[in-house]
Amino acid sequence: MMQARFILILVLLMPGMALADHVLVGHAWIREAPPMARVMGGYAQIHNRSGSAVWITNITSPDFGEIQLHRSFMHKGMMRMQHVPELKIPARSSVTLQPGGYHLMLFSPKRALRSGDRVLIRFTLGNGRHFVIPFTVRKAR
Ligand SMILES: [Cu+2]
Repeated sequence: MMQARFILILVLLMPGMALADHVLVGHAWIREAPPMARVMGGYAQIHNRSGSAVWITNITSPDFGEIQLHRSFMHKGMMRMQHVPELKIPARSSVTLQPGGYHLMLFSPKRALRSGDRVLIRFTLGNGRHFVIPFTVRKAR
């Protein structure tokens, strides 16, 4: 009886607890920029393997003054970009941050970043959970 109650409590706790663990980030990289650049672009694939949507609501790094999520789009033949305050990752889907689409705008680098360097970027979700992903600096292909 004690054991059955213990298992029931675990099952009730699991959906919320598992949420952050079900967000996976792969192919995380930052485009190498000239040494004096005040802004850099970051890219990754973000997978949500859970059964409910998640929102990325805040992004920070000790190596940058500020990080914003942006979306690039064509407007009257010109490439423009727009700040996206929150990024939704639908249930069991992924969103790709890539040149020409969604991307991270990394403002005010606090150190010189060259190809091969690693940067830790912290993502906060709408439920208050957060996780830290290592990004590798490299040249654009
Ligand atoms: Cu941008």
